[in-house]
Amino acid sequence: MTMQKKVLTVEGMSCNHCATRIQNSIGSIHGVAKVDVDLKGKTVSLEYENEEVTLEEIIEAIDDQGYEVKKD
Ligand SMILES: [Cu+2]
Repeated sequence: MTMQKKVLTVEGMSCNHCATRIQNSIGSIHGVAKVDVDLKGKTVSLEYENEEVTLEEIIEAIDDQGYEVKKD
């Protein structure tokens, strides 16, 4: 198993409620080991098993919550 680390830039997160929402929705995905939301920096730091979940699935889950992931 390989643990992947990724930092995503996410637009639209404005308060702790947003942070909790993202934390809960992404954190409950099988294969996601760690989610860290930085409201000021507009980033979501992830650790996940790339054999269990793809980055696309995680991005989609953030998107489903109403936030926009900036592609780099
Ligand atoms: Cu909010």
